[in-house]
Amino acid sequence: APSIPRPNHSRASSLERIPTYAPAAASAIDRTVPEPVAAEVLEEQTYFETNIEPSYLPEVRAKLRKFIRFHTERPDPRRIVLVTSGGTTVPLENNTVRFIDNFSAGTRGATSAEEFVDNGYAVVFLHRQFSLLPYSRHYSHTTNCFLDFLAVDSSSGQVVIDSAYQQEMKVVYQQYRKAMDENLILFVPFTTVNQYLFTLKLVSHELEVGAGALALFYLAAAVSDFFVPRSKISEHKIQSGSGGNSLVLDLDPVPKFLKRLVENWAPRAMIVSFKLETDETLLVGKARGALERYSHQLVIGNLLQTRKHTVLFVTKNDAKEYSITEQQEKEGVVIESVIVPKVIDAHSEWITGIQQHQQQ
Ligand code: PAZ
Repeated sequence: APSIPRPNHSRASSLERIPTYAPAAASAIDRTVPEPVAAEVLEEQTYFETNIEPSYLPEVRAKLRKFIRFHTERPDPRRIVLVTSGGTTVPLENNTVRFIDNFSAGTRGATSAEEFVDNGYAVVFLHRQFSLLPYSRHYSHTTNCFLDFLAVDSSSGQVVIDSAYQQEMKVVYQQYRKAMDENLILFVPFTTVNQYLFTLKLVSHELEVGAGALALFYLAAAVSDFFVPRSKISEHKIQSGSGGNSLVLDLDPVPKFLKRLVENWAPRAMIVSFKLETDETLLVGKARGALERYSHQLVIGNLLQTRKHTVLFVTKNDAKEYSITEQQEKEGVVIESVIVPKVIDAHSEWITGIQQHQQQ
């Protein structure tokens, strides 16, 4: 096969080559890790003590600090948003053959990241590796395979962009180039729920220290509520027939980190979480419940079935629905172009509030 030259100007701030999808190098199970006290009282502190942090975190920390400094130590400091995106996996084995996953493709996160960049934010994009990415999402995965946008030019015989897509692709390419050349997105991957949680904690601390109220958290990832703790996970592939013919899984609840994030990890940042339900009758109550439980600023509720065109903003005093019409959707309007400006307005108010508080 011919060797294919690779572009040398791709994503400047990418940590994409970190293989989060592969088991840790030292993948032997560690039975010295203490058993958690009891699943119900498994606090966030216990979680971090009894599960092992990803080995690549120092590299993420270094890139993150550089990125935050780059955007805050300017005459006109930029706001920074952490966008989390995609689903987390729950490995069933340490040398992982099988894992539990969820539906999220990362559309919400990738599309929102583009909107934030358009509105002057720098973005830390904490995403499930190989899920949709800002800009490339228009030409990736099976629904938008990039090959379908190509054609062979009859006069030169060269492969070119099909004329039908030239204009649209030029716009996307220019946005992508600007975002990369101006170092506006830091790509930080995860695969497992453990990697997600350790990285979220790290990013929260770094943003609190480096950006304070200029930081916004936009937590759109679909994070598993259950996991197999380090002390219980099987080292090798679970064999069929071991323990009878069925496989019985005993999962622990993932501790609720949002309260800790709001109160301790990043108390000056504005925090927006998403709440997904499938039963319409539960959505408002669950979103309001999350807001009361974690005392953050905004919950954006959405239903699996209608999430691409309708969302519900739930704040302390209000619940407001926003949607785009079927016609708008057909014309390529995305609901994130409605969500993100409203979130940014709320962030502006939040920053003003924090500044006034500091002056008192
Ligand atoms: O990734 P996607 O665009 O397919 O889905 C987005 C979403 C539904 C995962 C997101 O909008 C969301 O609700 N995230 C939070 C899920 C939850 O933990 O409730």
